[in-house]
Amino acid sequence: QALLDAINAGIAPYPIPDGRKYGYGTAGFRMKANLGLNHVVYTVGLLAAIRAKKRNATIGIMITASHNPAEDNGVKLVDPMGDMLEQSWEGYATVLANTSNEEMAQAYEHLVNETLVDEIRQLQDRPANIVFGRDTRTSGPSLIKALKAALDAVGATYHDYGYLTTPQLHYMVRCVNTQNTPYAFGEATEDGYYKKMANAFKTIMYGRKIHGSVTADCANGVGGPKLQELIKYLPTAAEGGIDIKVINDDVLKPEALNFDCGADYVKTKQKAPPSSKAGPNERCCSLDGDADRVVYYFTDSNGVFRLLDGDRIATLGAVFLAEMAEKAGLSDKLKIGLVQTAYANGASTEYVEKVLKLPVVVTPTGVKHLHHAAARFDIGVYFEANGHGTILFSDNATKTIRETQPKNPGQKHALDSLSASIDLINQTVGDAISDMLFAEVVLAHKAWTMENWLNTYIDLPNRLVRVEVHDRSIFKTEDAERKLVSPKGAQEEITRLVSNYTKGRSFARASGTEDAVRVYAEAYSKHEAEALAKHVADVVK
Ligand code: 16G
Ligand code: ZN
Repeated sequence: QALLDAINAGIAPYPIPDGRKYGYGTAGFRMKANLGLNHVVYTVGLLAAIRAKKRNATIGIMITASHNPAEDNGVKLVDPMGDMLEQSWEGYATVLANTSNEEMAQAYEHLVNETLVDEIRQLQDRPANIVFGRDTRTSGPSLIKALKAALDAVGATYHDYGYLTTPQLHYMVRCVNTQNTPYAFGEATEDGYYKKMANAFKTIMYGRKIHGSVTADCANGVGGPKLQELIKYLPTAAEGGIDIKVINDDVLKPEALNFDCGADYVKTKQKAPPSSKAGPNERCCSLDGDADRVVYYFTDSNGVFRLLDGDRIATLGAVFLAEMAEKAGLSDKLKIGLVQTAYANGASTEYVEKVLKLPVVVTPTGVKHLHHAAARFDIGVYFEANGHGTILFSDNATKTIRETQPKNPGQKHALDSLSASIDLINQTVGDAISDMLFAEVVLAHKAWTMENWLNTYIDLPNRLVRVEVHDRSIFKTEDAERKLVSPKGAQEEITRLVSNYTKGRSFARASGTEDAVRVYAEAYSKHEAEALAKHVADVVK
């Protein structure tokens, strides 16, 4: 009873504003911070404690709203290996978030009984340990206060990391949970994170040189100060390292976050942030507000803006890893594959399958789907076109790479590069900073300019449109969102339209984050892609 009283007392300051409904979506809860998010965060604290007992491990909580405007915020849970909360628990999170203060203690008890049903006594007595971090939004501190109130109420122990990027928090969770095991991931400190990455970078860069500089736009988010910190650990250009020009790293002006800058701006507007001073052919990249997404771009000699999105980073990584695996003599032992969503440009899929001769798997949108599919390969490269992505190495791959004895210097070099890649890449989740360093390394290794990278294949012209509909829930898909099963007859109509276009491809799906349906179309020419998108949009309207 003391516990239940504590829960009730703790949540008292955080009622649900009238009529609010919350949902644990693709990337956790996300909304305007002043619409009762502290209530939601409190319930996430309760759920995290139960989850920690259930898994007998440390659970992570990240407070961020990624690329959303400055007044938004959000919260998501991170499972023990640094992956996203198991899907079957998303429903519990939603139920608890929508529970009124009066019923909270009861709901908590009910959830404990339901989820810790196995050996309820032992599980209840287990300690619950939680780690958490947040981005730079001004609503952060008050949300952390609500979170701590929940953790205190249920007697959980916790560590507050303060500011972290989302992928840094994922990294910490995995480090804490693998300490003193054969799978130790690293030291669970920021210093440990930077050292691991910098050491891997130095190994993989041995004998190679990065040409020119890279301008990194940090969306005025938490990635800015963290990237500045990492730079202190990296060799400078003069030392054979890297020249990173950090821009949009102002975290003191809250309203600047994600405003006219960042990965989402660049990807949606198809242009460089106005603040960028980069000249023609200079390498640029943009992170998002919590640094888990990155896209590259440059302005070519004719002044045309060129985007190298997640598809391009994926193919770049695959080219490199396949080549290293071959040089290491491990092509037959390591099954390398790519995971994309339906949004991946058709030309990238064709390039991977026909030129690189690697398998491609397509999954529904959302990092967790891609992540799970990638885990089925020895080396699984996954990226969404919007820049979310990473590369996973299976235990078998890690073991094979680390235990193979090289027979000549070439093979040793390849094995060392693969081994360093395992450490350079943040395998828990897409990490803009780590992905950027990896892309830089691969470009250096291949001595590729941005033009070279762009010319590996030619993107099919495409068009994405957002369609307002009366009720998006009637739009149901199959085949990794590529076909509509409902409303009836719509897919037949789309298939018929697509058949009229050379290299035509199109699909419609309900957004998981906005009240709208998205239509994607690609075809041989820009004109055709636009016409196809328009016609398909008319079908779903
Ligand atoms: C979320 C997803 C992102 C996906 C996007 C799709 C995570 C961490 N984030 O932001 O991967 O691309 O939703 O949005 O999974 P949509 O459903 O509105 O098209
Ligand atoms: Zn993000």
